[in-house]
Amino acid sequence: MIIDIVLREFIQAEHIAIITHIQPDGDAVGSCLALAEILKEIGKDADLFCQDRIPASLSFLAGTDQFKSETAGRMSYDLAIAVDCSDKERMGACAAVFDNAGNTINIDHHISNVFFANINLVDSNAAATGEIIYQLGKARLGKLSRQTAEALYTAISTDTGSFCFSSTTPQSYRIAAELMDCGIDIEHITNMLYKTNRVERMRLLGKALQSLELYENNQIAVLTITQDDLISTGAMESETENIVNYAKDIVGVKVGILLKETADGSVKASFRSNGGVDVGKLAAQFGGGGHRAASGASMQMSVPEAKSELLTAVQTALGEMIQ
Ligand SMILES: [Mn+2]
Repeated sequence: MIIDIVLREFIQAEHIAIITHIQPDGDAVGSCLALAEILKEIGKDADLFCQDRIPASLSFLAGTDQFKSETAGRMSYDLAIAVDCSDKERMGACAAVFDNAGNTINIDHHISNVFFANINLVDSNAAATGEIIYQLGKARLGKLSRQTAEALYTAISTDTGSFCFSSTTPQSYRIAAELMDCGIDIEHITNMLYKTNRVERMRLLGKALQSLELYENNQIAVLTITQDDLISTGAMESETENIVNYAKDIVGVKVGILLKETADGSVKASFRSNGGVDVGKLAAQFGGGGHRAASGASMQMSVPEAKSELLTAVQTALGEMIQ
């Protein structure tokens, strides 16, 4: 069993580095913290690495202050573990720590994973890397500590969109149930993760919703956020995240678009599809990227120009749809 092989490597290693991806999310951070706790219970201290800062929304988890950037910490480990990374590049500057290690393990759930380590524990059926870390902890320790369970619940809840995405499996729920058995406070975690909007963000959301425009018999919804909106509300750039979903979630809408004016007057566009239109292709037409259902592109033009070009492209895509 690959799990036994991985556990054996944990036990044999002396100095362990755990590394996750740039722009870390709940799965990245929660999985790393849980893995570090599991290793501690085995009697191993591990150093945590992430190139970028841990989002404030995750700071309620114990240990988030322990993450180092690549320049800090012991640079030579006998074991480096990449967590939630589909390839080495995802680690950014921290890939150097991985490259310098004597032995390497890759723990991930992305179907695109390229098996870049000596040992690759990759399960694309897992909805989150946290589910795989859970299996490791359970196999070795039986029951997990409350702190570990809290980190893993965060990992799984965030990567499944609160158990709503199609990636959610019966196993995701089973693991969540077992994590509840470890004494975690679901209401507290949910409040910390999802109910911490700053008033500035709510005012920005209000402005964005005011800007709503509908086209093509209400099949295309466009929201716009200008630089003025950001400045007058005091909201941060990062607080525009997820606003595009308000456009997508309108009944009858097939494509939701958010146009964000950047400081230099150009546009960052986000696209969401309810199926039918492949917004990954739409983004690619404008030099961007993403998936069928979610994508984005940077457009070197004004908001009105971007809107008119995008409307033409989406109208064409809607016309090509099998009705
Ligand atoms: Mn993940």
